[in-house]
Amino acid sequence: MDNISPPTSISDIRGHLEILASACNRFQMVSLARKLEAAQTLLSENPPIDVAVLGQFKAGKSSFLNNLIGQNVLPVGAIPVTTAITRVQYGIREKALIRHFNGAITEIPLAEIVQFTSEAENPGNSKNVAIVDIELPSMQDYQGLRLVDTPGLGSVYKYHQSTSEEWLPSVGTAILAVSSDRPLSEHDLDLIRELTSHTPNIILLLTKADILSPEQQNEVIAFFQQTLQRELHRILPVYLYSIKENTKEYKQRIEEDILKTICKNRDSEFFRILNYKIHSLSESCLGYLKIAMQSSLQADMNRENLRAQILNEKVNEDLVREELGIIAREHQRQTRPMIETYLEQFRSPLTKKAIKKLEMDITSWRGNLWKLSRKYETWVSETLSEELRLISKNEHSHFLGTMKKAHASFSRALEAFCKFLNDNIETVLGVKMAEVDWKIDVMEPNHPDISFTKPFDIHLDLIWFLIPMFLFRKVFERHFIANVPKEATINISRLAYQWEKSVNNAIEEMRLQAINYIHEELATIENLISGTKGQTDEIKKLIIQIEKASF
Ligand SMILES: Nc1nc2c(ncn2[C@@H]2O[C@H](COP(=O)(O)OP(=O)(O)O)[C@@H](O)[C@H]2O)c(=O)[nH]1
Ligand SMILES: [Mg+2]
Repeated sequence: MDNISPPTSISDIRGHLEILASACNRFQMVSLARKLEAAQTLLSENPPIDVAVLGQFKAGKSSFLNNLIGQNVLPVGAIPVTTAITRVQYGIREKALIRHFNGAITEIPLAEIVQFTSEAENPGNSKNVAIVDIELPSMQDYQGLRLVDTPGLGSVYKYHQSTSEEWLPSVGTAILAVSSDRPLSEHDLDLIRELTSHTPNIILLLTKADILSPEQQNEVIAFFQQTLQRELHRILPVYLYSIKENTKEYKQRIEEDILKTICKNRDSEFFRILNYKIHSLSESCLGYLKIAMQSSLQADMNRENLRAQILNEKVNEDLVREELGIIAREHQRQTRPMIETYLEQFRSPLTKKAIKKLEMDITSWRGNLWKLSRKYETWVSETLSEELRLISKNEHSHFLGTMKKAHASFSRALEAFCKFLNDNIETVLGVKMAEVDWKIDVMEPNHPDISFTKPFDIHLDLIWFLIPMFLFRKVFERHFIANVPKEATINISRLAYQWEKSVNNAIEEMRLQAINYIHEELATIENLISGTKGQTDEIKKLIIQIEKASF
């Protein structure tokens, strides 16, 4: 993480932060909220770089800062004395601002800050001080940075810790103070680990160097580096400090190496640090997104599995469709022969009745052959239509056999389908499906319109004027009468055809109902099983976006 590419443009950083913010928001990454907010605030406010002194209480942090500033503005003591984060920066006049947790800010004389920053005068931080800001003209050389004194981490006072940790994501350069008499604790190592996600600049400060001989100092430094290498696989720059001995030298080194370097390159340094924070945030965010993606993929895979188990070959829509098609065709094919067989019994009585009627009616017909022919045509049409209409009306229930059989077959097919589907759902999900109303409506077919016109085509039409009717009338009468059985057969066949059409339409109607039912049922189950799909794609997209912005 140390080798961060040079700062990109501000708009790139802003865009990157927006992507991160939407990812954190979308997946509720609460643990990254502070980091994200700190980066956003740094970007929007562009404040001085915070050079923070951290470390356990009594490590000598406040003493070091007072010494550096050349003024005893921060309380020092043998008991934990700093309760609030105190930032010291350049200002044209000396002043102190108390920032409370509720947002209120009060300006106080510098001499009074002890009332707010020391444990003795502000026990348990009862004054709810979040941050104390001090401005000093003597900080003129350090414009562009703020020296930050922090309440000791690992302090006996729990709130100390939380105040510092809340603030930690804002850190610019971190100076970790470790006292010569308590070299590098587990707390210090934890703090370094934590700081690693906030800043590329971590410096170790061995305070109270005066209590060690030069050899001991070297031993302690060597011990530091070994421990860091072993525990964190890195080494850190180490500086010595003492407010009692060699102070001038120590101070000078720190001023030259750390403080002045920051001030000289304030802007590029600021963006380098901000960039580092955003990279670190990206990595944490990517880590979470990858977990989210794994679980989403897992869920998708299980869903695929569930889908395959529930919607197996027994409830395959295409196969059921085919089966319903076969049922429909089988029955439709039988409709016509069935109706014709039934109507057969009416053929002979109908013929006899018609002939008898014709023999009576024909005697009253007058005119030439052409007129007789037309008359016969009309007679056949009217008489047979009337008779067949009667048969159709009285006997129609006998024409519906195939429709009833088809209905039973469709019902059985649907029943089997529902049973398979429900069994699958119960086996896989352990859920019993509610009984669904899958009944197919039987639509009684329309009665066909029976009016048969032009039943008879007499070929003698063209020579009618040549034939002397007084000689041949009887011949033609016999001819007409002889023709009646054929007419009766043709008309009965037409009736069968009409009914076949109606019945088969009804069967087709039922087939469509069944297909529709199955389609809707399967679509519903399918939606239920794969309802939450799509999250994986969304996560993948976010990961690509973040990676593209980061590297
Ligand atoms: N011998 C010695 N004692 C120091 C030095 N710096 C600080 N102390 C003492 O260490 C104690 C804690 O100092 P303080 O600055 O309040 O530590 P803080 O809690 O980390 O801010 C005080 O009693 C200081 O006098 C130093 O350089 N040498
Ligand atoms: Mg202190």
